[in-house]
Amino acid sequence: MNPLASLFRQSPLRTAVALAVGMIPSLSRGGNPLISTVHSADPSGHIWPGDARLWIYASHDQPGTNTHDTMISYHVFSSADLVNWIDYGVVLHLKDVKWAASHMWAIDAVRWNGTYYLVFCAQEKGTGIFRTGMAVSQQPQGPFTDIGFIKGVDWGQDPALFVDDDGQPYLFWGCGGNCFGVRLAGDLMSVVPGTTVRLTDQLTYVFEGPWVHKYQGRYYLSYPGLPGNKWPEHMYYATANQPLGPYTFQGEYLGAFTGQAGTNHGSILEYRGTWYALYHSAWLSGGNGTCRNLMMDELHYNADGTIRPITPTTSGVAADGAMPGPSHCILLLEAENGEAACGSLLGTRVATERPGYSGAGYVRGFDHPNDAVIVMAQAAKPAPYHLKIRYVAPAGDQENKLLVNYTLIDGPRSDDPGRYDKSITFPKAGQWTELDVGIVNLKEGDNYLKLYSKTGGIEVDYFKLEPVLPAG
Ligand code: FUB
Repeated sequence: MNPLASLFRQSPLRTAVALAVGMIPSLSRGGNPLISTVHSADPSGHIWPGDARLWIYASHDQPGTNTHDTMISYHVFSSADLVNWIDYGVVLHLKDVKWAASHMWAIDAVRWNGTYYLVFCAQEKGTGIFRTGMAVSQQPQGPFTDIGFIKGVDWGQDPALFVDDDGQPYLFWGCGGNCFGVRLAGDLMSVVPGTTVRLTDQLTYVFEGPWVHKYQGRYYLSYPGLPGNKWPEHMYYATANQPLGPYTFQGEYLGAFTGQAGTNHGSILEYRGTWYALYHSAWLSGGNGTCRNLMMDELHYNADGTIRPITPTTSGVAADGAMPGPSHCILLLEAENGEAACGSLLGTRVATERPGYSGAGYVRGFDHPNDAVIVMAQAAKPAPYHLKIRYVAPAGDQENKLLVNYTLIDGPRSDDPGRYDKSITFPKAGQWTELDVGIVNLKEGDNYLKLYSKTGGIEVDYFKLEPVLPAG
């Protein structure tokens, strides 16, 4: 790693440089930032077979920590129109990755033999080396289960997995001014020996974060780079006739911009006939490079296949006749996800017998006082949310109790208005029904919602949190 660049990664100077690039745009409610409800970065966009939605896999900035070293979780978002988004909450957390110590940085995802793989990086316990981790789920929205790291890849920061038209998977990664590519074996957990290529010298200014896509038969490797070793990062690309190169440098497609985070990182993809660039900014946090938010803009090619440089827009994007912006993101927390999504099931259990649930099941077994389900909601800023809970209560009205950010075991009360402690009557319902619970206030960072049994008699599918829009 270049020592100057490495020092600067952790420095407040990085943010200062981003701010010096220009004034932060006013936060009019446009389509960008694409997701304003949670700080997320390093977006990797995908469209899965048989699914009309665009999926984004992103890292998560822990607010208030002022460093990237505290990044410990990932989020998944989906949308069918690029305006209305769902955030599925935390889909993988450091506490559930047994080999990892810290630094859950950039990620990617792939669907392989019907299973969804989250391809991420983290520093290994004991060695501090960046490893490329793998976690799996049967659903694109996770949650994901750690299955270890890819053998044969050292310093595998910022992984991107590209599957060519012939089905051959390739892994690219970039770390501290270097970039590599390799063929992966069919298990995705090991490399094909002798195929690792150091691409650094073919990629002017490369620093980290490669992404490979294919356009009109050519391979495009895009990446964040440091022109003259100076922050902030600009986005560049190079093209090749083979996935592992040799690559020819083509130029910049996204330069330094007003309100940039210092870092940049993204992906390029086609969705319903239009090409898009995903990247991140510090628009929402007013230039704090460690509280970033996702951005999305259209990307256009010239007739010769070169990319026309992008200017970040506040209006953003939309698909299929929807009007661009303001984008809207709701948080959907499936009750059954339990520990894997930073929640828990206390005396309750996951069930699948009653049809019509969303996700992978629902929670039943609220048989005793204090049997509970806990879900975790991450928020970028303190804000009111409209809470809805999907449930059944076949035997009649049921009274249960909801705590939000209140001590999660019964204890002394607090006058903190941000805390919430309420008995809720769930009206008799033989079918899945959404109960409008009303407004709850989420704080910046991690929030816990605990629904626990007083009279039992309910089954719970999900918790849905919709941001309360400002009047007008
Ligand atoms: O988000 C943490 C790190 O910052 C990523 O891994 C880099 O690509 C940069 O965006």
